[in-house]
Amino acid sequence: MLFAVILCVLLFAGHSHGSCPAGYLVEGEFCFFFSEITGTWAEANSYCRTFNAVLFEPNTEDRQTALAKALQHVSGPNGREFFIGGSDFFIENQWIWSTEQNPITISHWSPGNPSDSNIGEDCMAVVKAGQWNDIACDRKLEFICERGAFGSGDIIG
Ligand SMILES: [Ca+2]
Ligand SMILES: [Ca+2]
Repeated sequence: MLFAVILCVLLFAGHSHGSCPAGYLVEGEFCFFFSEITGTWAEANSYCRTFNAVLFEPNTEDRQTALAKALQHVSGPNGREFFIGGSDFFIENQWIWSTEQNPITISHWSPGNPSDSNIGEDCMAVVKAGQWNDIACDRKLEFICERGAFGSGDIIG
């Protein structure tokens, strides 16, 4: 854990600039926050919102590309997973982005996913390699929050 904290400090010191809040990683026009703690998907959602942010939603190809680039700055194996803002919690296999409840129209699922394995997997994670995986919502994972750039505090949905 301490290692992760130190790593994040180094990471953000190397890549952040004035247009994002302190502690965020800038990639293109987006501000990413990689959590130093783990939580369920719901806890991750709440944590982001506490800081006027949301779980990152790669709802366009540009945003997915920025996410994949941001993840290249993260250490660990390619399979290291982070919660992001998609789910099929309400209707199985109907994936939506959580802030606007819009259907998910692009696809960057890893091979074999969404798998809805075991007793069900209804929340979206992204692996360090940039592809999506559905995972049980009550698993505890690190997560990625997003906040609007340029100090506006606006949430980019
Ligand atoms: Ca599911
Ligand atoms: Ca899965």
